[in-house]
Amino acid sequence: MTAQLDEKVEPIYQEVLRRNPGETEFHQAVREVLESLGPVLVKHPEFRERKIIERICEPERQIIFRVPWQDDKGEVQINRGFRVEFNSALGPYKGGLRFHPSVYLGIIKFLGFEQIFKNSLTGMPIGGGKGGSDFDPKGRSDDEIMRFCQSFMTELYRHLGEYTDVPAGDIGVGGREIGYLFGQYKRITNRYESGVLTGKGLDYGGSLVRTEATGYGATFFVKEMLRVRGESFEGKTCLVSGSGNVAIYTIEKIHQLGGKVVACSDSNGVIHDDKGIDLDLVKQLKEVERRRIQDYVEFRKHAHYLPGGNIWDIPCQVAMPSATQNEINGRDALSLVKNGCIAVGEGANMPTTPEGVRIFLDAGIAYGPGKAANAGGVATSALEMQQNASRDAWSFEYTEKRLAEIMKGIHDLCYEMADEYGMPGNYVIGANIAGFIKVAKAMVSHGLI
Ligand code: NDP
Ligand code: 2IT
Repeated sequence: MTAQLDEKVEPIYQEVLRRNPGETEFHQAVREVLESLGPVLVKHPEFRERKIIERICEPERQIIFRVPWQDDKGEVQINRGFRVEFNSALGPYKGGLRFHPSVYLGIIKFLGFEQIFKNSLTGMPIGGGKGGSDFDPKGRSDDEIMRFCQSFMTELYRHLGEYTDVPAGDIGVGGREIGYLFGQYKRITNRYESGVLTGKGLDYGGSLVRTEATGYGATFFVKEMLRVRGESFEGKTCLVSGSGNVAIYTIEKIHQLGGKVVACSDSNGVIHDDKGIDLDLVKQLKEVERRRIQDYVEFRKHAHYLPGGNIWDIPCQVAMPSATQNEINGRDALSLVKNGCIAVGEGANMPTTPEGVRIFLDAGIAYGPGKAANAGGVATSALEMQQNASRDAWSFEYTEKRLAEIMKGIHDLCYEMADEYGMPGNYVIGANIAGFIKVAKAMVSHGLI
């Protein structure tokens, strides 16, 4: 079901497969970008001569380390930590940390690879990286989380720095974890280096709007895709998968823009509330009490909990996957299109399989790929770095306005690039080409390094 690779690009992809066996998510992310790049090599032969694509597919540095820690029973636990410093052509490595039992090198590399182009699209001076651990935070006490974060940072700190590598959150890593990581970094280095992590608390150098940024930004991106089609969120029925950081603030912004989100989920099941999701309740359950989403129906009796249910079978006009990779397959994509979905905006990273993407593109619906649509999180991280560097703190209104401008800028850049390359309305081509060209030009300027 995937598109053919250009003959100049196919051998590069084959080499990626050979050098990185078993890393299926990484292969998928690389292939998706490479499918867009054939025509770029025709316009820019220097990229081919300088082997820019080959170099971009090889991380600059990969760090894998042991993370030993003690649980509340005094038992020793061992996890594996990762940081893949993928590309620093545009700035210090920048990208989140994911704590989830499914994490292995192939996941971190797919995320780090996507991050290069996403960060480029933001127009901010940030390179691409990603990290994390196979640590499972579910059911762990606050003290266990703290001890794990301290041990993780005890190894990672030597690789970080505001001009070197600046992590943030991702799945399983939010404000609490960033606080423990920052505390340990400060303790080991004896430096109050605010710009070494983003997503910090507001009382010690964090930025207003960073918590909301990914979800708000993804919603702004969809708003723009709808606008060019003469549509808006007003009155639209929407689905948002997940119920974590990205999902919560996607729901919040959709509601502010007049849409109605009727379902959200976690890895156990789906909540369907056709009166509209009660976001205050979701925040209380997930952000404050750290409970499962199924508890929602204890408080909203008319709503339904579908254990193991498929959110994409619920009819909607706008779908915003905001949980994890490959959560929409070909069957799900067909179901969405058949039920009248006109726009998909990816809050999560690579949530749609290649078959699903093909179905959305063939159906001609507005499809905003993650590396463009969810770039508001990392863009606001870059705004946090700017505030830290100037020892300043901006207002919520000003920061949100900057975020909205950045998202409109990314939308327009992708839209115009797709036009320029003869694929109008194809945001996949637009995002991949626009993201790539900026990094490639910087790499040519820097010489063979
Ligand atoms: P959170 O940990 O806050 O929430 C993750 C949500 O997704 C939870 O509801 C979780 O359910 C669900 N989920 C996670 N893994 C799976 C899985 N394997 N199957 C089904 N559901 C799953 O993470 P975020 O909201 O921060 O991240 C969500 C997505 O957004 C990820 O793809 C992330 O890479 C991406 N993203 C995040 C950014 C950020 O700034 N945080 C920025 C850009 C993208 P459960 O509790 O059951 O695990
Ligand atoms: O996938 C992502 O862009 C993130 N998890 C946010 C990265 C960041 O550095 O803010």
